Amino acid sequence: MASLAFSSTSASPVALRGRPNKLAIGVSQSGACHVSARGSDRKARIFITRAVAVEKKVSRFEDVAMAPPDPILGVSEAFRACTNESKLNLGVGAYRTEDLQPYVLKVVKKAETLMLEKGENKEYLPIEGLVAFNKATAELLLGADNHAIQSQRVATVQGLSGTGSLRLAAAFINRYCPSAKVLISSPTWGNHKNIFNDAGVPWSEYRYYDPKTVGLDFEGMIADIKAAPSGSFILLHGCAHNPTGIDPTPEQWTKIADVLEEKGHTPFFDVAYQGFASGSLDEDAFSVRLFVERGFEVFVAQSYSKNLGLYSERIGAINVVCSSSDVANRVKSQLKRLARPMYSNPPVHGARIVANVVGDPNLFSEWKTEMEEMAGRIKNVRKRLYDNLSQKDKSGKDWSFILRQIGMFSYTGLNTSQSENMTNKWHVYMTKDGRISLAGLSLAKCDYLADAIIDSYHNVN
Ligand code: KET
Repeated sequence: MASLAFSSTSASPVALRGRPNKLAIGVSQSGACHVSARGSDRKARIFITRAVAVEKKVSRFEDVAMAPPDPILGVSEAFRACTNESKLNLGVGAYRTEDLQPYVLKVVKKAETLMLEKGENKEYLPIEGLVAFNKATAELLLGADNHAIQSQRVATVQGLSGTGSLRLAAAFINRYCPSAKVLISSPTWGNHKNIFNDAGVPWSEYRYYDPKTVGLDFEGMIADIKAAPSGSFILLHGCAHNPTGIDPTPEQWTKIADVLEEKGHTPFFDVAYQGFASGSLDEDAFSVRLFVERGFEVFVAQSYSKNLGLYSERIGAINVVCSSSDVANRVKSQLKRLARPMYSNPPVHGARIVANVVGDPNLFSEWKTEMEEMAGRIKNVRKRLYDNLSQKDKSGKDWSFILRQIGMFSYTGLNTSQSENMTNKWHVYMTKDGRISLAGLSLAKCDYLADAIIDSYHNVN
């Protein structure tokens, strides 16, 4: 409830004679409080000098604490507020051109022109999303001739990009496998833990990154997956592991599949970078296709934020590869049932773009070329940064891990205070886990970045 209280410093209290039926209260620019009252038979105009009107509001949300800034998206907010000319945003994984400008793919513009020409309507989509998109996205992931698709064993539902698709799958796990646990890699994309926490799905971590080798702790990973309760969901990054940029080799993927099979675990893939790791859509789908071929039931969340640059269109999908078409039908019906009260049905624009690009052989091949260009630019930047670091750093430190990492990011190994030094002293905005987005770096800025990294690494504990 809101109430208005007056305190006056003037000696004489103001008495209103008569009963005004209207009372207007205002505060002038000078701070004087001005009360005017109008009665039906008389007018009173009262000025209370040097009076202060204090609005006392007692909110029912008084106990709501300020949320901390998001560890990734909060970095972009801080970057926007920085006025230093040298500033660099290497926080969020978003592709920039060599001029460090956001990039709309040419193929996306062409698809949008086609859509405009067709004059499509804005009717609601079905709960499951755009049918042409769902077909295209499953085929892109698994290959159009995949047996699981042919035998209609894949339940595909359009999601609100990668995040929304993961969240929908998490809600499904919570409802239909309530005692199951999800195992996530240590480290992983920062939002995974939030997603499972909010969906009420218990999770724990498996070892993944080995700081000593700056590589994969494969033994640790296998041991932890083996030790998990049978029937757990194992969250795996399909390619270009975020944040480490370290992926298992094909032989290691086979070994991981062996252990999952032995333990009756279900693989749950997060595929946010298909095409962005190697530049090839098929190569980057290797891990998912391997598990499907081996007969697993598999969850796969897909995103088109990065590979088609559709970040704000929120377009992605959740695919559940099931052991029969009958199960797939039922799983899909339940995913729709979960989606309906959450967001009813998904947005159409991004879905049409993907369906048009993947469904048109010319646009599809143009997309592949553009993706190779984007992946290629990141590889060039990676190489230049490595060269600059190796030339400038006279300590003999081996920086070659940067070249071995894959995808948009480099996991520099800088700790929290070193990462903070990068931002506070050098205006290089990055996440505090030492991850830098090479997609936000230009060749021209590598030299500056190398100086910042060397200073932070050697001069800050
Ligand atoms: N999975 C992974 C591994 C991932 O890196 C992201 C986004 C997503 C899913 C979700 O993307 P979406 O836009 O919902 O399709 N990662 C970048 C952006 C973010 O944090 O939201 C990032 O790590 O910078």
